[in-house]
Amino acid sequence: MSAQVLSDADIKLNTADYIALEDKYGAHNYHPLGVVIARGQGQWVWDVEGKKYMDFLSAYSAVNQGHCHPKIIQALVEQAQTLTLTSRAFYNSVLGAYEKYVTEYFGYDKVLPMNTGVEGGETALKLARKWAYLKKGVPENKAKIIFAEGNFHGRTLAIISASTDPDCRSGFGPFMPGYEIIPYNNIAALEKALQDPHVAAFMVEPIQGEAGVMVPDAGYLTRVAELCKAHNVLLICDEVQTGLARTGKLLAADHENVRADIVILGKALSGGVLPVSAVLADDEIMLCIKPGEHGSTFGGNPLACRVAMAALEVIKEEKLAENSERLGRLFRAEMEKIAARVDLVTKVRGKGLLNAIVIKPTASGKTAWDVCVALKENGLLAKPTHGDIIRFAPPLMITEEDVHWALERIEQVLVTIE
Ligand code: IF1
Repeated sequence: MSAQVLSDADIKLNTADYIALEDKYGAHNYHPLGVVIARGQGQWVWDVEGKKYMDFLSAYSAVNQGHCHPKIIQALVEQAQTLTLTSRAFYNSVLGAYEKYVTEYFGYDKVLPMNTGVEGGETALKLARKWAYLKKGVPENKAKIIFAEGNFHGRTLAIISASTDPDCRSGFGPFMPGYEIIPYNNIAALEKALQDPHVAAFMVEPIQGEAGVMVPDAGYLTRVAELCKAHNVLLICDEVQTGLARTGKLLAADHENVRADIVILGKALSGGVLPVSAVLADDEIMLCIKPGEHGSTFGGNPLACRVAMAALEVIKEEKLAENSERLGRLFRAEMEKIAARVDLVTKVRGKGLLNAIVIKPTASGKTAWDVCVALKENGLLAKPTHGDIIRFAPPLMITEEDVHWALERIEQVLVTIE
């Protein structure tokens, strides 16, 4: 008799089985929390045993609109049944409409469509270098890019060459030349670095996500923009994580009415449905790249364009920036009260619904990881970063009731963990 192929449903795999599969057959480039998610809807996800959790990570701000948003999924399904990919060797019937929509949505002349956030970062750096040589008159191969300590812009070699995090960078050398790293939130350091006439750009996150939701002083980004302009240096804002209503404004730079020369978008640009990123700039910069000098197989594909237009419509229609602003203030105010009641929390910080707490180890040495494990047991999913920081970033469509539901569980864990 031929071997009967049993489906997962027949075998009834449990959490441990799924984890074992990934451990045996997958690269060990992550250390996930011990939960196996099988379904997502809005702010909720369910694991393979049917347990329900509120998602307070949002796939690192990729599902700002909520998991499997019906409008975005409908756009995906309809386009998937029509045309998914032509490559840019030919025109397609969706890309132009998307380019018009997204450039008008953010107020830039042009967009260069890519796929992942890091590809957006790489694209921005190539644009900045090209502009430096063609427009600023920097000698060929002498362009410099300034980055901030604590940055996270992705995982490619050119991007980790700017990283100051040993986990991101050690063992991957040699690194990209022409970079200078300065302290974040330090205007004097930027002013000093900008004395070099070969500087093409300063690439920075308006709020540093991975570093632990580091919010710079009020006015920092304004001063950065002024200095970049004064020194004919491009300001590149990496809004892959902070953009798309996450911090309570459409872009985090909007809090200071700063208009970066180049903006990088990703993650929630697709509502977490598939990889979509975009680089926005005006003609003077964007047209420095000529046909054949940059691109990607999937960049600007019809499926991604349809999904992205739906994802952007949802952000406006559902007023996600306003919701993020209002509920973010509520979350931080209530979290501060909890911090005053429990000894463990040393700092609460964030903007909109991108927030974090810094905790000290418990008497028995429990860390942020252990708190996240306990939160998971309590039905709330969050992830620690850099050992003592827990980022709280729920989908932006959550309700006030959801915020209180989450805070109750966060306090319960902080009070009971030994
Ligand atoms: C991982 C971190 C967050 C980003 C910013 C570009 C990218 C990211 C500001 C690259 C991506 C992701 C990557 C993912 C985990 C997550 C992350 F912990 F790594 F740092 F969100 F904070 N700019 N961030 O945050 O976008 O190429 O991934 O689409 O690599 O573990 P990507």
